[in-house]
Amino acid sequence: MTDSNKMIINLALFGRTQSGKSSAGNILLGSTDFHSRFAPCSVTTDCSLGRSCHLHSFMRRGGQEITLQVQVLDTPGYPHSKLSMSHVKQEVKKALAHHFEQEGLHLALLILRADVPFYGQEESYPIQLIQELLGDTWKNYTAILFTHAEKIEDAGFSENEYLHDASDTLLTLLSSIKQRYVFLYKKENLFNEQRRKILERIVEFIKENHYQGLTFK
Ligand SMILES: Nc1nc2c(ncn2[C@@H]2O[C@H](COP(=O)(O)OP(=O)(O)OP(=O)(O)O)[C@@H](O)[C@H]2O)c(=O)[nH]1
Ligand SMILES: [Mg+2]
Repeated sequence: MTDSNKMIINLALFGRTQSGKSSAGNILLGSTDFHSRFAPCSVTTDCSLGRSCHLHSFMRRGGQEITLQVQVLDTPGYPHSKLSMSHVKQEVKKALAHHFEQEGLHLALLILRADVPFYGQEESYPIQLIQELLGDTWKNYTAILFTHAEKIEDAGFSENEYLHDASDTLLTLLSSIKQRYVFLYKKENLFNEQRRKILERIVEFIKENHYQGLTFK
């Protein structure tokens, strides 16, 4: 992942249709690479990789200033309104192997809408996909990114209060992935500040795995 002062992190987005995957990907990249819009059906139909520009002096490591570059794989919703689940699974599997062959995947981001209660069969499909594609160690390589977090704020909750009231299903999942989560607030004026905060947290998660990526055969 690194030469002496450059670090590339490889992320993949997983989640249900319209959970905010492409939009979150754009925020992580600082771009509009991924097509994101409201729809009563699935918008994204193919996997695509986006690369951010170089973020100079993003952090310090071993006394050196590190330049960060983020690579994000956007994926179709799972389940999908037009494609079968086996088709989506094969496409994502191929894309992971193709794009992250050398350095591996550093983190799978499960995108969940903070304003949609998390329980039941439908919610579990993207987790099953992550498990099937990442294998036994998936829990070490998965974090949750909550979109629509501004609704929590609008309702007068803090993040901790929100998590305190969360379903047992969500709390169990969070505990199994060692409380790796981050909230994304859609606020234009906070774009850069928020992007930096989210990336810093993501780098912390990746550090827990000693910056090692998960490779695919
Ligand atoms: N208010 C709010 N809207 C959001 C947020 N994230 C995404 N959206 C909106 O939700 C809609 C769907 O977002 P997308 O990023 O296209 O979602 P997606 O998961 O890629 O959707 P598919 O490709 O159809 O699976 C868009 O209108 C986004 O602007 C958020 O955090 N807050
Ligand atoms: Mg999309």
